[in-house]
Amino acid sequence: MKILLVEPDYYTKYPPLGLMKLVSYHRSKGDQVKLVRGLKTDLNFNPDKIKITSLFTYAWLPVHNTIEFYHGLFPDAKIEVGGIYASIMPDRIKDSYPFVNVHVGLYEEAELYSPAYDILLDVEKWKDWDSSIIFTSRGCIRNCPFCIVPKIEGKIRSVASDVQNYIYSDHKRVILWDNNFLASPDWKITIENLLETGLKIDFNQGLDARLMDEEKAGFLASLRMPMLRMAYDWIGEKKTIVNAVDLLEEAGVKRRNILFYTLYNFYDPIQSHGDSAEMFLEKLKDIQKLGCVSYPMRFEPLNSLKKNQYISPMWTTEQLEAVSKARRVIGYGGAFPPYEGLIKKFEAAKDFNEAFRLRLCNN
Ligand code: B12
Ligand code: SF4
Repeated sequence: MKILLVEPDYYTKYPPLGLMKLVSYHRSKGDQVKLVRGLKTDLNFNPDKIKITSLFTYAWLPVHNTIEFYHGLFPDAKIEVGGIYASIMPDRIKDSYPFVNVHVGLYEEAELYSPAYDILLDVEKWKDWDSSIIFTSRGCIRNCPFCIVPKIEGKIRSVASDVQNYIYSDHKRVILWDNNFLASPDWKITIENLLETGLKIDFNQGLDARLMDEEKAGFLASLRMPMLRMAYDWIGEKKTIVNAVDLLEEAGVKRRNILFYTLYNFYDPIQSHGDSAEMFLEKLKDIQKLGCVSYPMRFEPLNSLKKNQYISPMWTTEQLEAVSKARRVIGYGGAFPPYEGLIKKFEAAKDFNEAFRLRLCNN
């Protein structure tokens, strides 16, 4: 079989992990494979099957363009689409393209294969990629209303605690995409294995502050981790946040190296509940007081077809714009580090509008 694997040309900083696992799986079956990004005509490859991945729902258009383009180029090849958008909105693809087979969820047969990093050398955008991306666990113990993970991946389970077997020989960094690493039954053995590699570790998806305790903080502090990420979703989580930071500091992690994804613009219509702009400001101030970095995270609905369109009933367009402007103008890399000037500015403001009223250049 000849299998063409395609990553649509949407914006992303990471290579297509799902397809790279599929490459290894197909190679193990003796299939011939080719991986491309975007719409390519000079392929010199006549596929029997075309496998297309997808990412954010709001990045649906490049996926549809990719289906149309390759169906036009190879009308006899079978097309299958998988990944996040395909798993969240399968009918949207099936309805537009009845000839496409849509795969929902993980592809269990390929899950345990090491991603074929070597194939990235053939893809211009990824030829210098130098980090190993690993899910050491899948699923989650929670059911946050703004997250699709429990629906796509189900309950938490460890899938690759032997991390060293998933690290590509020349790579200098390990990126973990576990949804809730500390809830994994194998978190301890995984950290021990990570420690042995001596490599830089990035828990990219954030660690669950509610699960932090002395033992976990100690293990985490032993790793080479330039930034430790957690989330501060609800104002009601204040005590948990303070406790987690204290435990990490006692274990030796610098407060300045702790970043909180700080959710805003979320509203749960079922619970009639969501943090207002004033509550968001309070969360920022809490994080600053702790000496940590906050990274505002604008809520995006799970069925979003266009980014940054949704406005929570607790927020106004102006307030949302003020946050994104402040991140560019007074923030650093989109985040608010605990700079003295910033702390004073937010502390002195009587409310959200004053805190986020920006001084214009010509004032
Ligand atoms: C890593 C990650 C990120 C990374 C970026 C990822 C990237 N590739 O560029 C970062 C940290 C930057 C990020 C940011 C955000 N993220 Co994010 N992220 C993820 C995460 C953990 C993995 C996504 C990924 O790249 N997977 C690669 C895949 C597809 O590989 P895989 O899962 O191993 O693939 C398997 C299957 O999907 C399947 N498969 C895949 N392709 C194919 C193809 C075929 C043919 C077949 C058969 C099978 C198949 O087989 C594979 C093996 O089992 C998911 C959660 C999750 N656990 O999936 C959230 C997730 C995608 N993020 C989400 C969100 C909301 C965001 C943000 C918008 C949050 C915010 N408000 O700021 C931002 C947006 C950033 C931006 N650039 O605009 C949502 C998406 C919801 C949506 N509507 O699309 C998710 C689902 C989490 C959630 N909250 O529910 N994210
Ligand atoms: S803890 Fe994280 S992965 Fe788990 S449901 Fe909540 S947002 Fe999703």
